Amino acid sequence: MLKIPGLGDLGDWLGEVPDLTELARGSTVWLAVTGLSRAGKTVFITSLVHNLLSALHNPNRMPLLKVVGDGRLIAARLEGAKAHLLPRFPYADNIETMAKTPAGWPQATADISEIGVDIRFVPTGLIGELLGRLSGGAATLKLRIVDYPGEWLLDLPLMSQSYAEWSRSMLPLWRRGLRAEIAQDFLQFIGDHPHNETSSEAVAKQAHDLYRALLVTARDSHGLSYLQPGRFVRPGTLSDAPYLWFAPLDVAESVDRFAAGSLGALMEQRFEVYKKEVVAKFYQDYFRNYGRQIVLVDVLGALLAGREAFEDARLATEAILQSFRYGQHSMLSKLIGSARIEKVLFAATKADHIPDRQREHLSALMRNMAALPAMQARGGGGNIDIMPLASVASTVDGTQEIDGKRVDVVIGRPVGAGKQAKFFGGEVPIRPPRPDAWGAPFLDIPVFEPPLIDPAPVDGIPHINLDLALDYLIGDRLR
Ligand SMILES: Nc1nc2c(ncn2[C@@H]2O[C@H](COP(=O)(O)OP(=O)(O)O)[C@@H](O)[C@H]2O)c(=O)[nH]1
Ligand SMILES: [Mg+2]
Repeated sequence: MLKIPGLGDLGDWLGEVPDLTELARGSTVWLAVTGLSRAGKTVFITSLVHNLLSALHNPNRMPLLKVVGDGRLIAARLEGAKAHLLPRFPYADNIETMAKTPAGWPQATADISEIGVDIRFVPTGLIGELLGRLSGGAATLKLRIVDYPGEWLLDLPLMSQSYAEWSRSMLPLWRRGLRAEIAQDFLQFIGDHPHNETSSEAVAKQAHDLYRALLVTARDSHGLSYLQPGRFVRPGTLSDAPYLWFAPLDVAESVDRFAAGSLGALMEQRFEVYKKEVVAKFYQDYFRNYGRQIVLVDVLGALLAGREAFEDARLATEAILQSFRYGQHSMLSKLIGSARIEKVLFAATKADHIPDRQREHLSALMRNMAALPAMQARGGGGNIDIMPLASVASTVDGTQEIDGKRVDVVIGRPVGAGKQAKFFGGEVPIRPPRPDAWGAPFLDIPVFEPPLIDPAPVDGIPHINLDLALDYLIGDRLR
């Protein structure tokens, strides 16, 4: 039994004696950052790392991260890249881009990457006191941050669908409204190639190329995001292997088996390989290790993009939520076994685009966009949270007189503009707007230039709620 003068028998005190050597040597926590492309993952990780590295010099940047606010942080430093399996997240390049004149935003990245920060700190309470005597007062937490595309999570629903079912769920979407215009060529092509025609490699590849092209157009030119399969728009390191060359085909409700040697049978085979080799592998090899996750959602961007893009973002967010919803028999449990996500935070990003008083509207809107309230209720509320966030606050709050009334505005410099200006974006609704409410655009917001940033990790970067978010996600491991 460990005896420490003045403290008596520790076993009696603690019930279960923690492994002090382990605590002193360091433990690891994985934090995964995800969200659809342009949601703000790269900017989030860059600012998070920079602010952690700067926190010792400028604790006022991260006061709500308790280990900083309490003055218990001893050091934070970048971990070497030596043994990492994943490509390294380009933190240094990103900071350089944001700190130069004129300041720019980091380049888009399309794949999974990783970066580590070692955080040395004084633990709180009894354990802290013990360590104080055993190891000079410090513990180390190895924070491993992973950036992965949220598009990949859109594929979880595929796991419980057959190829025929998937085709039947996709094609009606592509025959409506804006999507029907984008899908014209593809729809015509598959109209000429029924599933029961004799299988042809060339036809399958052509259908795939047309389908992939329409997904990319839908994303890049129309702001749509509910796009399956996710790897067709975010392939990551997947090479263009033949098993990827599939696309949905018209399959009547009455058909559940395809004739041997038919185009349908070929597509079905490839769909099944994709599920096994790509979707299931991602959950089993990666996702299951990420105990803490933050899902970034550009709710404002979705509002700006108009009615169909907003509805699409809602569908995508619903699909993403499935990856965080356990049930005894859910597909997720089958894939990740007993692994559990301990905490997940849904953050509405770019909250610096709107004045302070509207930021809570942003979380309310996000809550009402997806089935978040039901999920929170089921999970007891303790392991899911929602908040507005700006990783890099590029504006400051102000007011302006409009028609004799004072309104809240944000002040910032639009990219490429010579000087700062005031912006009154409009009201953020707290519920998804009704179809007839989309007449005029909801918001009018430019892309702002990042603020002045010191590339050395000394001053940090202004933000909104970055410290609160991090404390929610990993604060328990820094006590
Ligand atoms: N004003 C502001 N803009 C942001 C913020 N985070 C991201 N952005 C903008 O959103 C763009 C996409 O962000 P990025 O992190 O590259 O998204 P990713 O595709 O999810 O990695 C950036 O180039 C910025 O213009 C933020 O906190 N404030
Ligand atoms: Mg990125």
